[in-house]
Amino acid sequence: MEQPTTVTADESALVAAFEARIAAGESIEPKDWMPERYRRQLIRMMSQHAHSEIVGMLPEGNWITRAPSLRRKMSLIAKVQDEAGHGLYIYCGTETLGVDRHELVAQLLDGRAKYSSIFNYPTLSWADMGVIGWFVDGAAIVNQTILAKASYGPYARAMVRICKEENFHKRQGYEICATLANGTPAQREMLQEAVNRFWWPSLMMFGPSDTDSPNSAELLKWRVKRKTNDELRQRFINLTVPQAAAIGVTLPDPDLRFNAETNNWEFGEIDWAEFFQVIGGNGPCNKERIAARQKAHDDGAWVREAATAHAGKQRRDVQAA
Ligand code: BYC
Repeated sequence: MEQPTTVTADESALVAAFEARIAAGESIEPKDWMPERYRRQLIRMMSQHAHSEIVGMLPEGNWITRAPSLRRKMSLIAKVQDEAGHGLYIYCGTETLGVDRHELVAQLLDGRAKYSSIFNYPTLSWADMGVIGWFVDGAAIVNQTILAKASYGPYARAMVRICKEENFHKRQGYEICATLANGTPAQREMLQEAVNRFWWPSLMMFGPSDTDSPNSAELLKWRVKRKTNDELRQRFINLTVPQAAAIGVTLPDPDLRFNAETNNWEFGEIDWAEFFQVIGGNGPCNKERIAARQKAHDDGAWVREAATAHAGKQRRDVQAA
């Protein structure tokens, strides 16, 4: 984590005015004054979110050619295409903070920037496509519905649109799961096995527990985050347990029990050692994912060169006219 920037005496009045605007529920826009640390935190979080969307295309893209029907293939293609759109949309939002997209991509490829841990797990069966839509997009909705109220205007507005599409993704995933749950014993077994593999990694998507989350305090203070990692994780669990029961699927946690006093589903211990391994670059598919992104980047070099040459020509034509 970067160290907080020192605020000089001259800046303290600006910071106070900035924080008063946030406290009043105002939206911070690109041309507004903001503390350098706020800008850097947003660039970190938004760019990692954009990277997650782009890397998140890979595990599902892997199943497009193997979707079991034309209808399933069409909706999976549409979902993966939406994810590309979300990534580009959030990269554009990040650029409003004055950072160059090439720099962001370089940070992803050389390992300086993270992307969501969940995409470092392999997709081994068709049921994974259902479970990813149900759990992963479900978790994303819980997280992003709150981010739609974030203090930075371009990010909050991006989340409003993205959440609408995530809802479609979640429904298509849950529908795949419900269909498999009503299918043959082999289909039910395939579904349960996918649920068993994805449940715990999906809970890890919300980040480390609050006591271990170095960025939370600052992000909450500036209302980028409006709820803590643990609050959102609990909300996701509370929503998902009844959905699992509705289709007769068991969540792989013997400690899951409803607490009628708190109205929460209590759950077992998350394997944080596994989480830190995965975000440290040592998950099951980290190297494969980055290699795929590096290859796409290298294969796209000619497009970037052509676009740069075309922009240069247009500039010269305008100057000559
Ligand atoms: N995976 O202080 P903390 C999607 C890192 S895309 C990897 O709590 P923060 C979808 C964290 O970055 C889903 N790294 O951090 C796409 C930090 O490291 P650095 C992506 C994680 O920022 C396609 C360190 O751990 N969603 O839904 O306060 C198909 C300490 O954590 C993770 C977003 O990105 C993780 N799970 O809170 C389907 C949403 N968790 O940067 C679906 C926007 C933590 O200091 N982001 N880390 O080196 C957020 O809401 C927050 O950034 C997080 C983390 C809750 C993820």
